[in-house]
Amino acid sequence: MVLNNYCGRCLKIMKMKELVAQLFDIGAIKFGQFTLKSGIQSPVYFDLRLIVSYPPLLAQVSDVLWSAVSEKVAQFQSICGVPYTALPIATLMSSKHNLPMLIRRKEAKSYGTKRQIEGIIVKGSSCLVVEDVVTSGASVLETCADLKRVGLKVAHVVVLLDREQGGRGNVEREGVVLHSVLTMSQLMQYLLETGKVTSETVDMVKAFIRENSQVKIVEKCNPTIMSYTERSQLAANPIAKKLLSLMDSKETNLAFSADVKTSHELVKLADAVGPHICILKTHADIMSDFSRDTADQLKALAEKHNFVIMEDRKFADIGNTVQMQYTQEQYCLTSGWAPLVTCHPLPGPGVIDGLMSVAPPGSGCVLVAEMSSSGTLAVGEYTKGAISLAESRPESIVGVVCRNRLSTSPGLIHMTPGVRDKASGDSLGQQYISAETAIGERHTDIIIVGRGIYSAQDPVSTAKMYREKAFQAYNQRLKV
Ligand code: 5BU
Repeated sequence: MVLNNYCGRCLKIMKMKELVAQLFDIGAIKFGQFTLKSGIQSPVYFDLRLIVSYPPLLAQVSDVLWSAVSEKVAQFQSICGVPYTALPIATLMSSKHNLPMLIRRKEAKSYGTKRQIEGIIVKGSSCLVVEDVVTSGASVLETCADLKRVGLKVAHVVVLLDREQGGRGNVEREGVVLHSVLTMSQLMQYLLETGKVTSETVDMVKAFIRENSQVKIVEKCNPTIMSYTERSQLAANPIAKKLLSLMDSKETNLAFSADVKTSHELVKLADAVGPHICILKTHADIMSDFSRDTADQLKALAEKHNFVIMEDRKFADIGNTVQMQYTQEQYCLTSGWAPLVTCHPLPGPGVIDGLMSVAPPGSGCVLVAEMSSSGTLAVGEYTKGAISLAESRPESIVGVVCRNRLSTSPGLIHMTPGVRDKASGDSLGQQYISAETAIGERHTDIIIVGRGIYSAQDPVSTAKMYREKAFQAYNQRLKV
């Protein structure tokens, strides 16, 4: 029995040595000078992306990973590979052992359903995370956080190689057990024993590990799990700072789009709904009687109820023309009643320069990066261009109108129109999503609700309902 166990172990080591030698032979283990994701310089690098070109090797790697957690597998209802290298490995494990797979998107998708996790999510079920190499554990923890955010449990991660640089501790401190097939020391020993490297190389790698045994996780700024208050400190524009901090202090991420046709209605609604909103969005040009008096009354209400006014004018011309439009008397924008105005990125930076050259100090623009209407052309490269423009002008561009989180800049406020409960759209192409979808799933910051509130029987209690749903979705997001 003892002999059998011993032989079994010997066999396992021999197989592992063979696997390591094969990985070396295909160039998946390299020696030289490499900069790792954590920023440190390493004399050794593992590039397992190559194994997709060697199907038998890919299958072997998947098998050894599965064996490393074979005693635990009954606990898992799904498996997820850390993108991208571990994706094919997890696919093979999933397929061979009939364990449903989930795919985590690394980038936010700017079209379609915009799910961060693809596949069937059974809330409360356990997911096994698979990774090729762990250094600081940052990538593993990012995947775990995204899985947890959608309601899955993650208690185990299996990796092929633990580089012995602090990843185990970092991962286990977050309550996740790390199972590794190989450590860096074992791997170097196997390479030495199979004649792939010299003892000098082994010593050099050992010295490197000794000096870099605690690689810190480089904190990536993730605005979706930061509070509005934290983000307000990182915003470059005073209105963005004010808006983000009032959202937390007032506990609202609801913008009310008061698309009514008379000043009387607008002022009445703004006063009634004011205690529940962070932004009052107006369309001065749909009103029959907008005047200086309307502007003054709105300004007073913004102070009284502590909200910011955004005139949804959607400027879309060259700088010189938008300058003239902004300063035209009728809508009194130069008086500063609406510190935020919307504009299309279509003309390029000139539209921002034009507006900012005439807007009162402390104003800002909100760029339309995506639209809620069906068939919108604000997609793909156009949306990407809008985000680059917004990110390059943080002092002027406070936010974007969008349907998805598009940027990781903490100061850039993502505002989502086309939000309404119990409606899918209107007869003219408007498309609605719920407050929970916008804030909880698509990770935007503010919902913009128009008809959902002003057409309701009781606009105030309806606004309260939207406010609670959207703010709860935000709080939920922070709990990860
Ligand atoms: P609704 O009544 O909630 O459908 O009104 C939405 C408001 O948001 C309305 O004022 C639109 O002009 C505005 N809007 C939008 O619905 N979709 C967009 O893509 C943009 C603005 Br940009």
